[in-house]
Amino acid sequence: MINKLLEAVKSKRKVLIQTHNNPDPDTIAAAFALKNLLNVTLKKRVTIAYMGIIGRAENREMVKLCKIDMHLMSKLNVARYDYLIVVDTQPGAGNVYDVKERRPDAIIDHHNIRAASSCSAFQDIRVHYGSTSTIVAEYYKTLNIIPDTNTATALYYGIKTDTFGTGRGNTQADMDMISYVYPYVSPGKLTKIETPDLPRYYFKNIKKAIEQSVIIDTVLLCDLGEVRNADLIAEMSDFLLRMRDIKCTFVVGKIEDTCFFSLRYKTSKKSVGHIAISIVKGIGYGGGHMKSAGGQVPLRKKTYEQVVGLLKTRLLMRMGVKNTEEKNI
Ligand SMILES: [Mn+2]
Repeated sequence: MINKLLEAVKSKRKVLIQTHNNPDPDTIAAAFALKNLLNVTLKKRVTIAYMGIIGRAENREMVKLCKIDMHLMSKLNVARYDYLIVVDTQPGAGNVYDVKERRPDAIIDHHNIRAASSCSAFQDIRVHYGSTSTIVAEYYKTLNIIPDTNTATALYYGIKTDTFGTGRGNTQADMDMISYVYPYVSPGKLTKIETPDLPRYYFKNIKKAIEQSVIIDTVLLCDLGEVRNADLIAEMSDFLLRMRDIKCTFVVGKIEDTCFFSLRYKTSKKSVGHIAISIVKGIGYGGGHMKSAGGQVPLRKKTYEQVVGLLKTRLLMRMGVKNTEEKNI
């Protein structure tokens, strides 16, 4: 696959790699490693672009310490790039900014294949892989290229957070590639990335999350209301999931005119990715993996409160919860 991509990029002047909105470590690492690979093999100058906010302190630390240069898509003149690669998402997925009248030339991803992706000339979509970073790490291995420290550290963290963390399970390929990059990782940088200083608003948000949580059966629901960035919603979902006797967390929040939600499940029994898709049917976008999912609903006809109510009802129905009595934590 990588040779086909290199062949396609060879004659191009300017390459743009686009991550998904509010980028997570997997999409950031995949974009960064691919950028460096195109630089090493073809001497290409590549730009990485994103939309939204890099919210999580861990992700900001990773961008800083691994020296990852990322630009806001809205500040770039996309027409000046003659090759567009999208990583860790696909057009129409709802979490990626679609450039008007511009289909990506290449898509590298590990989510379920979307119909619109067939319009792109190059597609490397491996739905059984735990992370997109695994795919890019394989490109290095295939070409016999040793990743530099920053690339290896980013790839390691990208693979880890999407697999061994709260993401989907991990396959043999994920384990092989995390082992492949491990000898070149900077342990010092990795420790700093995994335990960064956290801003005060993070702790304020924890306080709010605890106050707003209610338990129905084994599901914990939490409405954060207005939040600073989408990552905080996912962070609170992970945090609350550690509560004993809770099987599932559902955290919602509002950013500008959109209701975001995060859904987590302790085991892979329910495949929450599918649940996320079904609860937003007709009103928004959803997706994810076995234990972790999320989505968003644009607030057009319905108010935030109405959307939250609807999502909650649909979720409890999908989860088969009959006794809807609410308890405080
Ligand atoms: Mn991913």
